[in-house]
Amino acid sequence: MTSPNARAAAPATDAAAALLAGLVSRGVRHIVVSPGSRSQALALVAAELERAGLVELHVRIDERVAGFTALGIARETGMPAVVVCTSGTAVANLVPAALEAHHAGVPLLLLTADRPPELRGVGANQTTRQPGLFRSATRYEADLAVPEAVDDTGAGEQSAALDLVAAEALAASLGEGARAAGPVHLNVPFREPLAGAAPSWLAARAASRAVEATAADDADVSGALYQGGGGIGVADVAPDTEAAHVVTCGPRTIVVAGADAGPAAEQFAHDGGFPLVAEIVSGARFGRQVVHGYRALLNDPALGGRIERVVVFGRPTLSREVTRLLMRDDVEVLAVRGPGEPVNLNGATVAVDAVRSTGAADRAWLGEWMRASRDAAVDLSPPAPDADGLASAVPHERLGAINAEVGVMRAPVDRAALVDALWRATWPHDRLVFGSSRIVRVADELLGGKKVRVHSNRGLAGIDGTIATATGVALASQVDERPGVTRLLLGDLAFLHDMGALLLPPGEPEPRLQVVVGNDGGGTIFDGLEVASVAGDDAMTRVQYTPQAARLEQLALAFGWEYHRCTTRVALDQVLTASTGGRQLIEVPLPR
Ligand SMILES: Cc1ncc(C[n+]2csc(CCOP(=O)(O)OP(=O)(O)O)c2C)c(N)n1
Ligand SMILES: [Mg+2]
Repeated sequence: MTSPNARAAAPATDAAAALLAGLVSRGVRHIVVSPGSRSQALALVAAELERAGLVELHVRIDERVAGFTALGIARETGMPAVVVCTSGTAVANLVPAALEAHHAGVPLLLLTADRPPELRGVGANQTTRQPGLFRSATRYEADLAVPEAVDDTGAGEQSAALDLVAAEALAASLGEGARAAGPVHLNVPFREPLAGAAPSWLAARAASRAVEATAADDADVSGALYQGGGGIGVADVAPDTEAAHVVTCGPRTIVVAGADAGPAAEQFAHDGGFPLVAEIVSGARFGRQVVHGYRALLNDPALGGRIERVVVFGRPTLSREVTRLLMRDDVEVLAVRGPGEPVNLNGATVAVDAVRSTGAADRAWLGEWMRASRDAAVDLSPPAPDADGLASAVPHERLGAINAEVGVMRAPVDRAALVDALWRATWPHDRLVFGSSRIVRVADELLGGKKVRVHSNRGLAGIDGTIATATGVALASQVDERPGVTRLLLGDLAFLHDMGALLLPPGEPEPRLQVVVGNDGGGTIFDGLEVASVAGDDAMTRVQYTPQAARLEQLALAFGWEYHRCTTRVALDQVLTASTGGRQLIEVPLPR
């Protein structure tokens, strides 16, 4: 076989080519590579596929960052990204993203290079037991055979077998044969030579079914039948008349939309005339039936206390009030299956694939909620300037108005203003990502309805991988020159936890990303939990709040991010809406 760069063919590379071409030809568009020797065949084939314009390649030094970047890409697109890494501890760094993907129902394809089986457990360098490392989280896993054949034509048995593996792996990651999408682990052992020339058939093979795969992505989003999980990927509503559970209007019902519920929850609430309690991370907080200040209303015996039935979409995690409601055994709970772990907090929740409402809506019930909701809504916007006062010819009136205006401009940003500024700056073509911290709960408590795409890792609500996830969301949302900015709002500890994700090698695709850090010097979420009343002040600070005094500006500069420190609402609004299109770190100091 001749090759353009005169390198000899190698079984490792031909196998890597068959596997990756099999995935790309079926619609995989993103590959995230971390460097290593054992994985070089996969990495080099990925680079070749990028050169041919068939994939977007992302390189990340840290495998944990790579894993979460892939998770973000998959959250945004609904298609898995491939992660390639070398053997040893590299593989273990993928565990956090794999667990989050498992619990949230996000597809992920982990390709981990390994030594051949005879070198495992005999003291060989960088070799551990990789097969099974993700077992509790995977939809499918395989320890592949060591490639032994060179395949000049691409028609060999080895290539055919790997194409089949690719098909099975992709289908499994998308949830075929399982309840939901999730991680797939292919452990890929390689023998030396670890790489050779890319086979001549690679690009053509990878491009072969691409058109067919794209057509399948265009899911039908019409119809009056709803399934959960529209928050991940593109498909909002999956019409399937057979699977629908019919909900007869009558019993006093509310709809609860948790993480990744998606627009289907709103549509169902709208059609059935049900009040909609939609978490800020649900992607369903919009429309006329959104209940403002839902925590207090759920606690109100006259409203929450009279609920007879709850229809749940997605996975609610942000409030105790909803958790308590879902634990009640005097309330009928229907959980619409979504990508994430099914909810069954009262032990008697009925899981359904889809729901449809029938009968006349209970307008009186809805009216009660909507009136209470209107009273509970908070207006967070800064007061409008006093135009008359400013234009007044009477000096003391004018001065008063000017002073008031200066006061507004100088007012420090608090958490409420911060979440309001973010929510207002975000439009449908933008993306909003929330980290796990106190701030997402403030946002959940205070913000009104708006139809924007929201992401957050609520599968396990970790404070790890947040920046990487948002980077993946940004990169995937801006393909094909699509407009929009991704904004991530997170706490300082979550930010520092994922600092490694700030590192982007030169020449990498640049995310349009604003990372907004609410910096209160440590983990203040604990100040509002029971632990604060149990712990002494010193211990509370030392082991729960865990103070930090890192200089965020210097981190930003070290990693090539534009840096802004915003202490006033005016300054914050300005920075948020004047995105320069690259990577910006926006620090907002907050009191503990
Ligand atoms: C990987 C991981 N480690 C620890 C935790 C526990 N935890 C939850 S919130 C939190 C502190 C978050 O602090 P910060 O990001 O500053 O947000 P804040 O609450 O201060 O707004 C910690 C340590 C977690 N969720 N995930
Ligand atoms: Mg904090």
